[in-house]
Amino acid sequence: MESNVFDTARLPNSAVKILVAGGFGVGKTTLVSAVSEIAPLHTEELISELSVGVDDLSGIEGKATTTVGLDFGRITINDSLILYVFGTPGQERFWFMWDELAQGALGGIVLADTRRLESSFAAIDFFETRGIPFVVGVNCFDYAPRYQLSAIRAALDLDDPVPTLLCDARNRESCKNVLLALVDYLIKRAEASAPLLDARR
Ligand SMILES: Nc1nc2c(ncn2[C@@H]2O[C@H](COP(=O)(O)OP(=O)(O)OP(=O)(O)O)[C@@H](O)[C@H]2O)c(=O)[nH]1
Ligand SMILES: [Mg+2]
Repeated sequence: MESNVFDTARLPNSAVKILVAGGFGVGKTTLVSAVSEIAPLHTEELISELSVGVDDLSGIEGKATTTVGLDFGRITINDSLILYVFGTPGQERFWFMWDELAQGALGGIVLADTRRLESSFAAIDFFETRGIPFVVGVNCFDYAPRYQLSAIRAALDLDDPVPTLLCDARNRESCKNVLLALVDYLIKRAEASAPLLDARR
């Protein structure tokens, strides 16, 4: 990781809100739990019969609960940067909450599962439409097929600069790397737009 990741003086906030979105069961709640240094807040409920025929449980047959509100966790990156990490619900009938959860978010993570890549299209579209910069974390489930990142990027039709990383949502360091990639991306975008801001003064 480049050293400027830790040069956060150029970020406008010392406490930054990050939103984790993605399809049903891609591992959002798992990621927030893994990275959080405080006891994470979850709003899990048992998966109900409303899911039958609607939500694709293939590959995550052991999943018994689903997020019905939000996940919340916190991670301190350094003395001047704390990330507040919010996870969204993945089931389509709760997507109306995403707008509320996105209020004030400086950046996003789209979590994806290679077995159901299409389930993360809505999250990509959500961030693109709102102009919220995001990175993509490909959660490598144990028995999921492995692909080249370039193939995954093409399948997700990602714009060139959008960083994409493989990760394991259960592993703190792996999830932290995804967050650091996002911080780095936010800083680079801020630097790139600084000349424009100067010109407007
Ligand atoms: N093997 C493996 N299992 C995982 C991984 N990430 C999550 N899981 C499991 O997959 C299931 C889905 O994880 P969740 O974190 O609940 O997924 P989610 O995206 O929050 O789901 P919704 O909120 O319902 O959309 C859970 O049973 C996790 O234990 C992973 O990287 N590897
Ligand atoms: Mg969840």
